[in-house]
Amino acid sequence: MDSSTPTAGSSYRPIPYRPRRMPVEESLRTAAWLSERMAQRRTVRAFSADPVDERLVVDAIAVAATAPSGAHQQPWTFVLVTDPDVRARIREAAEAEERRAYEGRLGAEWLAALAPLGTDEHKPHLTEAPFLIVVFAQRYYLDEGTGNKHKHYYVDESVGIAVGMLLTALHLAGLAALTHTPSPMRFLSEILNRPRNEKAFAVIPVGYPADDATVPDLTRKPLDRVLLRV
Ligand code: IYR
Repeated sequence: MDSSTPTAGSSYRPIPYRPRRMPVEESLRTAAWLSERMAQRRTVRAFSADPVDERLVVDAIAVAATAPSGAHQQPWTFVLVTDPDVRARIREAAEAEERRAYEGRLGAEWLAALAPLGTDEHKPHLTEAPFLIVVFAQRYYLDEGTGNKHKHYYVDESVGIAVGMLLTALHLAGLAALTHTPSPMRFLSEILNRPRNEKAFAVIPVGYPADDATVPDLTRKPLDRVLLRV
C-alpha cells in the first residue's frame, strides 16, 4: 500500500487516562443519591412563567455535549430558543401537525397508548416555558463553505444518548422538561434556518413546573422486569 494512503489507526494517538479510583462506599452513596433523584424526574407539560437562570440550561447543554458518539463525530446541534415570535411560530406549526396527527394520522392503537398520558394537539408549553431547546441531528457532516460532505455514523443512537444526558442534567439542576417530538418536524428546520444536513430530533421545553402542574399517575417497571442476569 502507498505510504500516503490513510490506514485504520494511522491517526490514533492515545493519551493516558487515569481517573481517581473511587472507594466503593463512595460509589454506592453516589449511586443511591442519583437513583433517588432520578426516580423523581417526571415529564412536565405545564410550566411556570417564572424565569430560569440561563446558565442552568447552558450548563445542561454542555453536559449533553459530553455524550459518547459514533466515531466521536458529535453529530448534534442544540438551538436554544427564547425569542417569543420564533416560539409562537414553532407552536403554531407544531399544533397544526399535531392536529392532523390526533385527528387521524396516529391511528386508534397509538391514540389508545397515549390515552393514559392525557396528551392532545394543544402545546401551550411551546410558548409558556421560559426556554425551548431544539435538538438537531447532523445526518452527515456538511462544510457549508465548500459543500464538502462526509458520513456520520450511529446518529440517532448518539443524539439519543446526548438527549438522555441533557434530561438528566436539567433534572439535577431542579428544572423540568418535556421531550416533544412533533411529527413531521421539518418546519423546525425552516423556522430555525438550519442547514440541510440537520434533521430535528426533539423539542425540549424547559422551566419550573407550574404551581398547579399535574402529571399522569404512572409507575416505573420494577428493576427485576428490566434487568436480566445470565
Ligand atoms: N407527538 C404527539 C404524540 C405523542 C406521541 C408519543 I409516542 C408520546 O409519548 C406523547 C405524545 C404529541 O406530542 O402530542
